[in-house]
Amino acid sequence: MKLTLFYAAGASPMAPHILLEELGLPYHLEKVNLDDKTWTQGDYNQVTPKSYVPALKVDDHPLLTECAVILEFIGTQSPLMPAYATPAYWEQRVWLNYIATELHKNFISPFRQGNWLPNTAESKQLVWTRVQPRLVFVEHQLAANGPYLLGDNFSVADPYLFVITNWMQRLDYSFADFPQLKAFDTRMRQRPAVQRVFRQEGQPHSLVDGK
Ligand SMILES: N[C@@H](CCC(=O)N[C@@H](CS)C(=O)NCC(=O)O)C(=O)O
Repeated sequence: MKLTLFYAAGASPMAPHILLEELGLPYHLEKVNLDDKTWTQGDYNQVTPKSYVPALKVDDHPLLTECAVILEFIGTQSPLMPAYATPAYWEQRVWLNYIATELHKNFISPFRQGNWLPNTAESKQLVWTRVQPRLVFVEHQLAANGPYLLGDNFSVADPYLFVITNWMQRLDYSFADFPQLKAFDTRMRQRPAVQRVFRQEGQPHSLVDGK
């Protein structure tokens, strides 16, 4: 099966990118410039009118979009995925949806143009007001049931949470009230697959695109 992941460095596609590396699946990367919506073959809007990343091309399937769905799809190519409709499957599904809707989207400031993360004090504060209570929930869950989201073992949802803790680091949000999240972030950074992804992606797109 041929997998092509459309990504921008340091953005949410880092989650499926990490998962592909973790699972050792063969894949091909295509970088998208989110400022002018281009890639090596031209207009990215021709790939997906949604105009965002990640997107995953799988042989002759319809293009897969939505980070949580892409993660679940990649998971199904491995033994990491809990069997369908088991309690662990639903637990993972809840995490994927929570991270997508409560964390990922709330991290994207309505003030921001160009890199979709906050870059002014006002914008940063607004994002924090929305994200912080949702992170408190994650913090409590990790304390009760960690060190990973589903317990002892790395799961399909963990790389998605790592995208969020990585953004916290990059934007200098404090981990002072989030020791579990800090430990999670550190643990993830120690994984060889995560280190390979950082090396492959390089500087976050928000720091280099459009310059
Ligand atoms: N609903 C999508 C949102 C994806 C998303 O917001 N991607 C950002 C990068 S983290 C992006 O490509 N933004 C560019 C844009 O919206 O034009 C998902 O869950 O995957």
